Amino acid sequence: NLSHLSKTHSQGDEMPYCPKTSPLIGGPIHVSFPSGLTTAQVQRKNPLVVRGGRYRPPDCEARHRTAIIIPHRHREHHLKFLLYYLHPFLQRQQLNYGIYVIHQAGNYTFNRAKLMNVGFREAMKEEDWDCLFFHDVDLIPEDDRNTYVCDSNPKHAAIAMDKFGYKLPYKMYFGGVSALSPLHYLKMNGFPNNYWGWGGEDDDIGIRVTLGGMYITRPSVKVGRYKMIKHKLDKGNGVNPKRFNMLAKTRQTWRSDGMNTAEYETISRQYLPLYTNITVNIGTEA
Ligand code: UD2
Ligand code: MN
Repeated sequence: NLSHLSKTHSQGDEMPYCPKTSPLIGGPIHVSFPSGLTTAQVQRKNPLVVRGGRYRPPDCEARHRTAIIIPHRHREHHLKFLLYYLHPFLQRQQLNYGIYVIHQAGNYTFNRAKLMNVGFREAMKEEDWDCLFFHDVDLIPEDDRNTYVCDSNPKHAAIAMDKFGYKLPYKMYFGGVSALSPLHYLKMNGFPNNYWGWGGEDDDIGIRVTLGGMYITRPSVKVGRYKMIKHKLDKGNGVNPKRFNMLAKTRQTWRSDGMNTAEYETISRQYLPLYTNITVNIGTEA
């Protein structure tokens, strides 16, 4: 019985698994930001993407199911460019994927890490994703070989960014783009909920990887390259002055603050042509 080798397509014909390495993957990507780009153009360029920003390869069964989780508020301009590059990039990798934008409602201080917890729970409700990419809205991957699949340990994908001179800024750095399987995520009790404002939460997440008994993997600096769309610190995301004190206590707090305590109220779920938008009330600082 070879039934495990291929799965039945909806039309009833058998589809083989996609090759282990996609033949569509190239190397470096030239990233620029065309000024007149519209969302309608991005849609036209991605005719195989279906409602909610979902895709599966048309002629083979994907080996990987990846959800992209993007924390978001008032960065529509960046989101448009990210979608412009990310959809074709993921399609060239022959993934079964979905893009989730987690939009923080209201004007209260932003909380990137808590939005990721929301994204994890809401994405896993819909589909048995085997990998989640937690992705800043303003980071564009610059090499096709940076595959959006999970490793056996949590993976930090954004190792080399233009803003840091294409070098890892420090060894424990875990910001920008990271990839965890559902098992990894639960082992570290997800991300912290209490980092309001800019900074610290990425380091807390990095520490959780170790506390959860895992370690950080990375692609090579040649492949894990990203361009960050230039921006200033947002209104409503001031530097978090408590971040150093909080970071010193992660070892005491990670089990009691994380995925197991993430409370929020979903305001709306919209299945848009290029992504699923989840608008959420995550409350305010205690
Ligand atoms: C760095 C890290 C980022 C995070 C942050 C501290 C890099 C490339 N990234 O980003 O992962 O740890 O420091 O919190 O070094 N956002 C909105 N609206 C807002 C504010 C933030 O959508 O009003 C989202 C958006 O996805 C953005 C992300 O949060 O990319 C991180 O915020 P940032 O880009 O302002 O911070 P940055 O570039 O210093
Ligand atoms: Mn940024």
